[in-house]
Amino acid sequence: MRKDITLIMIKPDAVASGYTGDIIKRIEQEKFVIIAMKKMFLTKREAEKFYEVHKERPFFGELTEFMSSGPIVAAVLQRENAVSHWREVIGATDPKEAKENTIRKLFAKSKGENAVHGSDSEENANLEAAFFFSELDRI
Ligand code: 3AN
Repeated sequence: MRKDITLIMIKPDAVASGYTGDIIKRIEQEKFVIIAMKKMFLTKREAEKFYEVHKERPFFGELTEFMSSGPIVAAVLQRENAVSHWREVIGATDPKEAKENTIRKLFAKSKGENAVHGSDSEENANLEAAFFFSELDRI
């Protein structure tokens, strides 16, 4: 069976609130293989580059300010249907709309401070994984 990847981030709100361990535990419970993982601090410029596709959206400034406000954890995860499975596990962008037991329902504060990121397509997963990790990091 083909194993896809997704790029995920544990965002500054969840790292600061001490949810990193709970989220990594959930990653393993969901049978993802952690291909690469690192804790880091994005600069505003780096956050702007990562979220470039959203640059015309009204929340772009707020989003990039928040994503560079504290450390994050970025990781490449692998399993069948990695992109869609991770998006099911994290739940809706707005935690108020997220289903019970999804990561955002459990840990997110708001639509902006929503605990985790997940790629929205296989194509973007590959681009986003390459943004954070070299090929050597992902062997
Ligand atoms: P998702 O992360 O669920 O794919 P998108 O692609 O709609 O959601 O939005 C990208 C990121 O922008 C979200 N993770 C969220 O943090 C942020 N965002 C989306 N909508 C808002 C909003 N109305 N206000 C602030 N931040 C937002």
